[in-house]
Formats: sequence, C-alpha cells, structure tokens
Amino acid sequence: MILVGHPQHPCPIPITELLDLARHPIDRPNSPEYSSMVAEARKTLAEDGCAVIPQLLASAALPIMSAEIHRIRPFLHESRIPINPYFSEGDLTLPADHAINTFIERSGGFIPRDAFDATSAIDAIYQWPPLLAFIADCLELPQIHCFSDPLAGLTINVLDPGQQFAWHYDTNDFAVTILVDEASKGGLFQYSPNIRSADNENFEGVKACQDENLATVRTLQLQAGDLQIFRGRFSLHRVTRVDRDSPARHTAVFAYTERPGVIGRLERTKQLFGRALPIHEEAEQARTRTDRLMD
Ligand SMILES: O=C(O)CCC(=O)C(=O)O
Ligand SMILES: [Fe+2]
Repeated sequence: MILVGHPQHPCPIPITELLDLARHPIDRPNSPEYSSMVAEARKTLAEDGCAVIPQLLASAALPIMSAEIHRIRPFLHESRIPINPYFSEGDLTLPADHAINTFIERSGGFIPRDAFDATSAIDAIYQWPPLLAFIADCLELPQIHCFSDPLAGLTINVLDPGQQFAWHYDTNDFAVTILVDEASKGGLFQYSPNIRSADNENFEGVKACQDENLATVRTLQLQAGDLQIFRGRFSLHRVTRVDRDSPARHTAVFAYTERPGVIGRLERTKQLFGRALPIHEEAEQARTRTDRLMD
C-alpha cells in the first residue's frame, strides 16, 4: 500500500513535504523498514515506556509548524499552580513531607484545538491515517482514533522562559508529542521509567525524585522534529524549567483514544483551558444519567 497524499485534509502542503517518509516509511506498512521501526518502538516502549522516532518531521516542516504556533499563541491559556504528581489535593492524615503533600510549581499553558485553522499543517499530521495506524502498531493496539474533544484533542504545550512542568503522571494511557521549538537551555523531558505499578505507588521513589535525587531518572535527548510516544501512567515525568534567556518551548500534543467519539470531563477541561464548551456540559449530563462512576 502506498499512500502519498492526504486528500481528505484541507492543508495545502502535502504530507510528503511535512514528514520525512524516506527515512521513516510509515506510509509503507508492508515494507521491512516499517517492520523494524515498529519492532524498535515496541522494544523501547516495553523497556521503559518511551519511544522516539527521531526527526520524523521533514526539515522544511519545522519552520512552517513553528510559524503556525506563533500565529495561534494569542489563544494560549496559561496558569501557574503548585501540583502534586497526582493532580490531587494534599492529605492531612499523611506527613507533611509525603509525596502526596509535596507540591511543586507547574507553570505554562496550552493552546487548545479550536485555535487551529482548518488548513493547519500540524492538524494534517495529527489526523493522517497512516500515522494513527503506525502509532497503534507501536502500542500493539488494534486501532486508535483522534480524541473527539474540541479543546483537548490537539494542543500545543507551551513553556515560556522561566516556566516548568513539575513531576506528574498522565491520566491517559499514552501520549504522542512532537517537539517543535526546543529550549536553548533547560526544558528537558525527564522520566523515571515504571516507578509505580498498578499495585504499588512507591511513594518513597516518587519523593526521591521530588527531592532531586535523580538516581532512577532518565533525561530524553529530544530534538525539534522528533516524535515521542510515551506511557505516562506509570512513569513519573516532568519538563525542567526553561531558562530565562531561552526561547519558549513548544510541543504539539496529539491525543488519541482507543474508542471513537470520546470527549474530556467537564471539570478537567475547565482546569486545563480555563473554559469548557456546551458539548462538555451536555456530555457530563448524559454521563450522570447513565452511571455514577467517578471518571
Ligand atoms: O511537553 C512535553 O514534552 C510533555 C509534557 C507533559 O508531560 C504533559 O503534557 O503531560
Ligand atoms: Fe505528562
């Protein structure tokens, strides 16, 4: 199967000019090169929950995507709050220095999905069917779908000079990001692979990271143009402070779900974007009617 264009998407730039498909033939799933890419990604995902496809973006695409991000930056929603790794409240029944009671600055923001133009090159990559099929293959899932959420489906994660994303776990099973603008100093992605498991929170290990004892921590040497697939449910991770003299760090965050038609929860949406849309309110009401689950 050879898929060169992306005729369904209104982006005027063909996908072949945005991605380096000669080096990474994700459009040729029957080729031996594709099989070895998938095997390599599966191996590193199994080992430490992280896979990087280096320089998936074609070099000509980087300035196009960076310019696009700068155009939509007025839609940025920023915040600066202390968080614990669980995005939860503290627990007064536990010691003050417990991991749950250790709050570290999370500063930065998101540009939401509804800020992107219909012709966006970033959106064209996000929705490109062979990319979804490739990511599903790497994750050993039958298929994945674009997250239907009109704000959280596709976002730009922004860390301006002086900002950082403190240690945390993700709530989704996997995240797909492309680094578009890297910091000149700081802004490093660090993670402690599988520091917790479904039946062991390992609060001591988490606390060590919070105290800057980084024995279990790896620093990913990401470059602008790299695509990262990351399982952040069990691997504590952060982005270190972007130096005050550095340019802003921008990552495109591609959110996918295993089921089609999923949208985010009302409260979390308000937390992340400072607002929600009528569709979030309606979905919340429909949920309350059909079940009483917490999430
Ligand atoms: O910007 C990044 O590299 C990822 C940040 C992160 O961990 C997240 O958005 O959950
Ligand atoms: Fe994260």
